[in-house]
Formats: sequence, structure tokens, C-alpha cells
Amino acid sequence: MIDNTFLDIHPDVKAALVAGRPIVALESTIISHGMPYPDNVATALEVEKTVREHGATPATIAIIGGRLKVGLTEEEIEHLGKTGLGIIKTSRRDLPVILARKMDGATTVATTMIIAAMAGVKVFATGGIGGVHRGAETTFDISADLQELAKTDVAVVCAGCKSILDIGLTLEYLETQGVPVLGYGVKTMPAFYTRESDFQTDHQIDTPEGLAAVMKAKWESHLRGGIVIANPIPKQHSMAKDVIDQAIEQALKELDEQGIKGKESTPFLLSRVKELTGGDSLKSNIALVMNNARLASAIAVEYSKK
Ligand code: PSU
Ligand code: MN
Repeated sequence: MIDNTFLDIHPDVKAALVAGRPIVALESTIISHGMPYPDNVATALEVEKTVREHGATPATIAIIGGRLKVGLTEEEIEHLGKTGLGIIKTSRRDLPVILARKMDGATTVATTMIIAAMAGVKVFATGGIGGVHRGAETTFDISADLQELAKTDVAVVCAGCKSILDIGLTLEYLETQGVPVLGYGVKTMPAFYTRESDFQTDHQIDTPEGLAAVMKAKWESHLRGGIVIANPIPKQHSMAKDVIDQAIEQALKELDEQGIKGKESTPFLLSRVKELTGGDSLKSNIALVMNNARLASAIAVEYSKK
């Protein structure tokens, strides 16, 4: 834990930190921008419950009134979910403005990593990470999540990344930045709604103990930076590849036609894919987040063992 006058650590999280008990960080852009109300609030609360049931303390992270919150109240989660797109999606570059103006902010993977690291939380569960967008060779649209993974010491448990992104280029970028991408029980990078892609992870690791050992080895040897733990969606919840591919192609076409750029791209693509696949993709999304929360808890438990 570092001294930071902007940081508010929830008493439950503080108690776990002091006692060296396992903690799992959770992000808030997935609540405000990633899912519709009220499923977003229900999911956020259910994820916290799942983390507790698996022996760890949940720490949902957001900015409320210019305070960096590590651990939220139910009312704060409800506020983020209900306000939805009205909450500012906050990545690293937005943070100082949101703090100075005492605003609310939903934290992306990048910002959640930053704040988790300030508090000393090492394991973070989410749905999917941002990455290199398709067509990045002309748009330069590369998520700040990747640069954060390069420098901030947090392990991010995700279901890979959506193929709204260029998965191959995302893995190349992570390789350049020295970020290990570990497949949990799988060889290829999961593609969020589906368990596989055409691209290899760096290493397949089959147990939470094995994953925690890599975290310890990286940070105890003073190699700075994050780790991607890619946990494929459970088989029974995965989607048909052609259905999801078609929805993604359609969403990308509309993005282009409507000239949507910058930080609006990801939320636009996520919500269009959801609309185009009916409610199916939302169900899959919720299932994979729960699955990631369970694995992250097991890793945090292993990591907390001396
Ligand atoms: N991908 C998803 N769901 C999400 C996001 C990405 O499948 O909710 C969110 C995360 O908060 C991630 C952010 O950090 O979008 C990336 O946004 P951008 O591409 O603008 O960096
Ligand atoms: Mn972007």
C-alpha cells in the first residue's frame, strides 16, 4: 500500500490487506459501459458474492467524487450501473481531470490496474481486455490497457479479447512489451465468446498454483509489469463462431459508416454486438465474468500463501 491522499480503501479490503488475505480487484467500466441496467448491477453484486464464496475479498474499483475507491458500497455500484453511459469512461489519461474536478469515473482495465497497484492488490478479474483494433495501422487505435500491462504489477484474469480487435496484433504488442500471456488450460488465445482463436498464447498453465507461481517469480525477480491470464469461456456458455463473427463484422461496418472513433469505439462495438445477437451474448458475457471471478479468487488464495 502506498501513501496516496486520493485513495479510499474500503474497510473490508483494508482488513484483508493488513492480514495478507486474498483480494480480487474488479473493474467498473464493465458496469457502466459494458452491460445494460439492471443486469450490470446484478452481475457486479453477484461477482462480488462469488469472490467471497471462493475465499477472497472483492474490491470493485471506481472513482467517486474525485476519490479513488478500492471497494464500493452497494449504493455506489447501483449508482454506476444506473447512470451507465453518463459516467465518464476513465483511462489513464483521463484520471487527473476526473480527480481534480471531483467527478465520478468508471475505470477501464488500465485504470483499475493502476488503482489496484496503488492499494497493493495483485489479482484482477474482468471480462475482456482492450487491445489493438482492426485497422490500427491507419487509426493508431491501441487500447491503453496494453501499455498498462507493460508497466503495472497486476495479473489480469480475462476471457481473452473480443475479435472486434485484431487478436494477432494484440498478442504481438504484448510480446513486444514483455507481457506474459498465460492460457489457463488452453494453448490458443480465447476470443471471449468462443474458447479458441487462431493465435497461440505464450504458455499453457493448468492450475491456479502454477499461475500464482509465475506471478511470484515475475515480481520477486523485480521484473515489472502485468500478466494476462486468459481463461476460456465455459463450453456450455460459448457461442457459435459464425453467429458471433457475423455480428462483429456488421458492427465494424456500422462503426466505419458512422465515423465513430477514439474512446467511443469499444463501447459502440460492444453494444452493437449485443443487440445483433439478441440476449445471447449478454448471457455468455455474464457467465464468463463469473468464471473469471472464480479463477481469480483461486489464484489470489494461492498467491497469498507464503
Ligand atoms: N472489452 C470487453 N468488455 C469491456 C471492455 C473491453 O469485452 O467492458 C472495456 C474495459 O473496461 C476495457 C475498455 O479496459 O473497454 C477498453 O477500452 P478502449 O478500447 O477504449 O481502451
Ligand atoms: Mn481506443
